[in-house]
Amino acid sequence: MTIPFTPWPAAFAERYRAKGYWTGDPLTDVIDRHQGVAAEATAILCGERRLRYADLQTLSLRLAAAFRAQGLRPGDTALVRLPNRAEFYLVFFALLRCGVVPVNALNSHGVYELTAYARQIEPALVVLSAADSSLVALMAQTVGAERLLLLGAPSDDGIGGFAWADGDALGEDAAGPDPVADPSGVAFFQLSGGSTGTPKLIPRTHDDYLYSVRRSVEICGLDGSCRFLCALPAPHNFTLSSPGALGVFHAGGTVVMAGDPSPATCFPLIARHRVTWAALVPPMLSVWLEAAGGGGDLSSLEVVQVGGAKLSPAIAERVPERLGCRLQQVFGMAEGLVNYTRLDDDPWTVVNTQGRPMSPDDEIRILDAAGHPVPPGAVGELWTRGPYTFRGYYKADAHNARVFDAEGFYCSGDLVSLAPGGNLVVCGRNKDQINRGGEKIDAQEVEDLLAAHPAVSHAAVVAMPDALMGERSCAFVIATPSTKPSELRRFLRGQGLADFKLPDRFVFVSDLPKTAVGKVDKQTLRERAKHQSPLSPPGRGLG
Ligand code: OOB
Repeated sequence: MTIPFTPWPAAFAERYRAKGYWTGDPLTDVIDRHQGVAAEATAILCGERRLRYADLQTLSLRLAAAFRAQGLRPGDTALVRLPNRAEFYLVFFALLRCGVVPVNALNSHGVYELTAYARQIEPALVVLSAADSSLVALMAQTVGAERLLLLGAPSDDGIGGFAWADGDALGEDAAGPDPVADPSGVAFFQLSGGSTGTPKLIPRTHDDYLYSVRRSVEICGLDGSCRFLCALPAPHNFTLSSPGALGVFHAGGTVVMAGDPSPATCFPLIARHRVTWAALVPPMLSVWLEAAGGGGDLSSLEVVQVGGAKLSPAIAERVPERLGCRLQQVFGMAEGLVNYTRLDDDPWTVVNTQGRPMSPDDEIRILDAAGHPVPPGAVGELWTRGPYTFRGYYKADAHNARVFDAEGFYCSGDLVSLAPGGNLVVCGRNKDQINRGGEKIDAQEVEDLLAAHPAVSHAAVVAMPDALMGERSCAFVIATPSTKPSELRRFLRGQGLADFKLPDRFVFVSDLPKTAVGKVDKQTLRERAKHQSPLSPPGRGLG
């Protein structure tokens, strides 16, 4: 069985192969290419544990054998939600070895998101942290304990921390791994930020993803001396592949796992392990810049990458002086296209632009509302296609028809302009989404859940500007008079919605403004939201 997906047309696939982008190698190649002496190098530092490439290979093979012994077969799917620990990669590579296609949910996702993903992929396996007991209990009801693998406390033996939820020990199928059937097929699903009410899944193939990893490594000049701090959620496209942990593995470097991106957690890790690279979202960069004067040896840092949301030039400018390293801006999307400022770009470009596409075969169009190219320098909507940009969301024909044109260009929903040198500047967004410090909130998803509350008749969620986060979320709600924000928050939490999606601010109104065609006028609401003072909830964006 294989996972259905929209393939690239044959002529494109041929071209991408002929140019050497698609090599036909499986994604596990990023670890398996290190053999002999190279396999002795440190791949992961996680707490007090050190995993060499040899360990990563052996342990992921053993876990794959356990999956096969449990009856998992190529074309099955898995739903994984793990914290930033070495085991995240063990599970990922083990599943790839079995041809089992995972959705790697964020650790901040709740039972609502997990159930929505499970509904789409009907997983044969769910992997959770044993510590998340209420989530474990709920998912055991949904998928059955025999399909639930739990990660407990770290163990020296690497996979000893795993156990089946029904109490069975991990078995081992001695047959050895099947070779990956077809590297042009789906390796795993990435997660879309979403703007349609249902979380969408992005099929990524071995060929396309491995190319994006290799090309990122090339652009960033990574080699075996790289020590990368994985502080944002490990499954996110930025941390996984831009160049992220997979890029660092490919280059033979070391990934240092951090439980969260705060200076309190990260600065000691940077000093202890002589970290050279880190990837951050803008709010975290601001917090790092503030904390940098207060002690902690950051002298090993060479590059800090910032992406996921717009970085203001005023903050970008402070990086070299405060952190003593270079800045790289990264404007990417889980759907594919990733833009980088280059390490040898002039300071103006690095501070003021979000970089340019990584592949010579990334095709970019900046179009006005009528679908015509805008004049150079003007703002338009970014459309793209290329060797690592997907051709369709999973099982979403109607939505795909709206966001792809007849030539296979994908509409990112981002408003950009073209700066000198082919660099892009992100100017805004044309999608019903809030970008809360890099964490994407699908407005409709939250609106639908709010509308399910008996006291609520209508809700509209929009972004409101915020000095630290860039944006926070504001819900305009028509509800019965005594309704309280705390009650609505509790209600959303009760549905298992991720915390970062809970509106930062509720505004109760008697009516919502409408456009000429009768839709809620979000532009007017955004203007109104600008004048609301935000509460200050916890959390500082992605992570
Ligand atoms: C990354 O991926 P996603 O899928 O979480 O979000 C993609 C969206 C983009 O369409 C854009 O709206 C926004 O996030 N975005 C940025 C940005 N990077 C992403 N907006 C302004 N400036 C930036 N530098 O966020 C992602 C994936 C790979 C690498 C980096 C980020």
